[in-house]
Amino acid sequence: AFVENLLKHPTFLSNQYTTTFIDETPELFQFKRRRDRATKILTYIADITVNGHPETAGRVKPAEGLKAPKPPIPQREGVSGTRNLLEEKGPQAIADWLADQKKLVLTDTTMRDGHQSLLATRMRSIDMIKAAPSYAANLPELFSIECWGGATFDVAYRFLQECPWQRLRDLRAKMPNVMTQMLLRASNGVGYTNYPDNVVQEFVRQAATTGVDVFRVFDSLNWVENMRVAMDAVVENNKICEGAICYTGDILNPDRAKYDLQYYVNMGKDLKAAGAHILGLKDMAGLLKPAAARLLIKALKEEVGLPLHFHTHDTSGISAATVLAAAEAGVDAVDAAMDAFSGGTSQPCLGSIVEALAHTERDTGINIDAVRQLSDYWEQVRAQYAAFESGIPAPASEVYLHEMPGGQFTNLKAQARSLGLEERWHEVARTYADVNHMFGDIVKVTPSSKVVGDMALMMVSQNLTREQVEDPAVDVAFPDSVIDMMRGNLGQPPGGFPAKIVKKVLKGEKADTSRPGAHLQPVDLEATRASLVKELEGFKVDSEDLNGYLMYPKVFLDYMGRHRVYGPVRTLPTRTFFYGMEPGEEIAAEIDPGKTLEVRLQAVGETNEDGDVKVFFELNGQPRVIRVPNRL
Ligand code: BTN
Ligand code: 3PY
Ligand code: ZN
Repeated sequence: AFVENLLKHPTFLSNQYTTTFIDETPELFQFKRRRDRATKILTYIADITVNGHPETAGRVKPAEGLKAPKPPIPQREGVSGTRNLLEEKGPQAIADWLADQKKLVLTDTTMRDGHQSLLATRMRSIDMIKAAPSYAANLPELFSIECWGGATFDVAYRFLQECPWQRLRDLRAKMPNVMTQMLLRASNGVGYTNYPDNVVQEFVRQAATTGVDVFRVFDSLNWVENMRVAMDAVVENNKICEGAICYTGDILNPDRAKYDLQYYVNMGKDLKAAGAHILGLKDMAGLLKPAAARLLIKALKEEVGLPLHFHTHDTSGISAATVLAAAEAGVDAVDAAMDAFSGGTSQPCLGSIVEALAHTERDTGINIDAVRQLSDYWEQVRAQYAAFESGIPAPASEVYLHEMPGGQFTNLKAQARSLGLEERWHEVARTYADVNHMFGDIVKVTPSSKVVGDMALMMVSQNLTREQVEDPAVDVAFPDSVIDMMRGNLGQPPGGFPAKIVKKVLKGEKADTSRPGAHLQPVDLEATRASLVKELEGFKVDSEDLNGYLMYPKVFLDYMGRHRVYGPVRTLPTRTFFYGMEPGEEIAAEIDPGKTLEVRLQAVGETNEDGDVKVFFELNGQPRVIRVPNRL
C-alpha cells in the first residue's frame, strides 16, 4: 500500500518530486508496511528504467555494449605496507620512515581528487571497492591511497544515494596494509562552514575509527589558528597529521609579494609547531611552476624540518615538470592519479612519473605493470561515467590568471552554463581574478573558492565591474556567502580582509575577527542523536549516521528518506544505477556479504490509463512485477 500511495501521490506524479518529498508527506507512512530490500531495489530499477535518472537525463551516454569493469587479479596477498608500520609503531615512525626514503614515495588520488576533479565527484563506492584488493596486493609500496573527504562526503549522500562511512569501512577492510588518506577542511570539516569545535573533534574521532590513517588538514584562508582543533584531534587519535600549506600566487612574481617564499616557510614552521607529523604542500589550482618548486621545496625541506608531501593539479598541462623539479629538490612524497584519471584538472599521471624516475636516484620502486593493469580497470570505470565528463579538451594557461582550484573549475563552468553565461566564460575567469584582488588576494580553496565563485558569477550576470562594486555610491546585493565570509565566519586571511570591502558588504555591521569556533556553542551530541532517532521514527542512529547529520542535516535526512524507499542501491552496478536495465539483461547485487540478488528484467509494459507502467522481473528465478508511474 505504501508504494502504491507513494507512486500515485499527486506531488510524485506531477514531477514535483524533490528530495524532501518523503519528509513532507507523512501521510504516506500511515500505510507503512516494511517492504523487503529486494522490493525496494526492484522499485528503484523499475523507476530508473521507465523514467531515467534525473542526473544523467540529456547527458552523453556511455558507449553501447561496455562490459562490467574487471579489476586486475591480486598477485601477492598478505604483503605488508605503510599501514602495518603505522599500526605497529605509530605516526612518528611513519614520518621518520618517509624522511629516510631515497625513492620518491607516491600517493594515489584516483578515488578522491581524481574523480572529484574529472567526474564531478560522481564515482560510486562499488567501483572503488572492486579495485581495493588489487591495490593491497599489487601496489603495497604506495604511501597512501586518498579515497575519502573533500567533496566525496556530501556527494555520496546527495547524488549517489550511498553512505560515505560504509565506503570507507569497506575500502579499509579490503586494503588493510596500505594507509588510507582523507582531505579535511580543518574547522570546516567536510562542509562549507565552520563547525563547533566538538563537532570537528567528533568527526575526526569517527573518521579515525572507521578507517582514515592520514589526515591532510588545510584551512581555506591558510589560517593556522583555525587548524589547531582538527590537527590536535588527529594527533589525539594516533593518526597521521599532515598539516597543509595551500599554495597560491607565484613566489617568483614580485607583484604577488604577499605570498612569497618567507610566507610559506613561516607557515610551514607554524604547522610544525602545531603538531604536524608531515608537511603538506597543497597546490589546489596547479599554480606552482617548476622553477618556483625548486626554490620552495628546498627552502621548506631545509628550514621546516618535516617530511614534505606535494599535491598539485595538471590544469596548466605542466604539472609533471613541477613534480620532477620537486623530486630533484628533495620532496619526500607526491600525489598522482592513475593514468586513466590523470591530467587536466586532476593530478599528474602516476605511471608516467614512475617511468620518468625509473633508474634515477629517485626511482619510485613502484611496479609499472601493476600500475598499467589498474589503470586499465580505471579506464573501463571512467567510461561508465561519460555523463559527468566536463569535456575540457586541452590544457589552459588561463589557470594562472583565475587561480581556480581543480575541483572548482569544471563545477563553476557548469554553473555558468546553467546561468546562460557559457559564452562569457573567459569573462567569468577574469572576474574571478578581480574578485580575488578585491578581497585582498586570498587563498582560494573550498570553501573560500566558492565565495569568490559566487561573487564572480553574480558580477558577470549583473554586468558589474570591480570599480562599481567598490564604489560606495553603487548599491550591490552581495551573495550570502560573501556576507558570511566578511563577517569573519570562515576566519581571517593573512592581513585581514580589506576594510573598504568589509564596510561595503557589511553596511557598517562589525566583523568578528576571532576564531569562529571560539564563539560557536558546542553541540549536545546525545541530545542531537535522541532527536534524530525521533525524527527517523525509531531508526537506530549510530555514530556514523550522527556525524553525517552533524555535517549536513538536510542532506542526511533526504538521503535517509530515499533510503527507506529504494534500499541499498549502492550495490547495483553503475550502469544499472544511472540507466536502469534492458529487457533480457541480468545483473547481480550483493546486498549483504554472501546474499546476492540475481535480477533479470523480462519486459516493460505499456503505460496504463492511470499513467503507471508494469515492469516484469525475475528475482532469483521467481517472477516479480513492480508498478511505477511513467513521469516522462
Ligand atoms: C537524486 O538525484 O536526488 C538521488 C537519486 C535518486 C532519485 C530517484 S531516482 C527515481 C526517482 N525519480 C526521480 O526523479 N527521483 C527519484
Ligand atoms: C576540497 O576541499 O574538496 C578540495 O579538493 C580542495 O582542494
Ligand atoms: Zn586537489
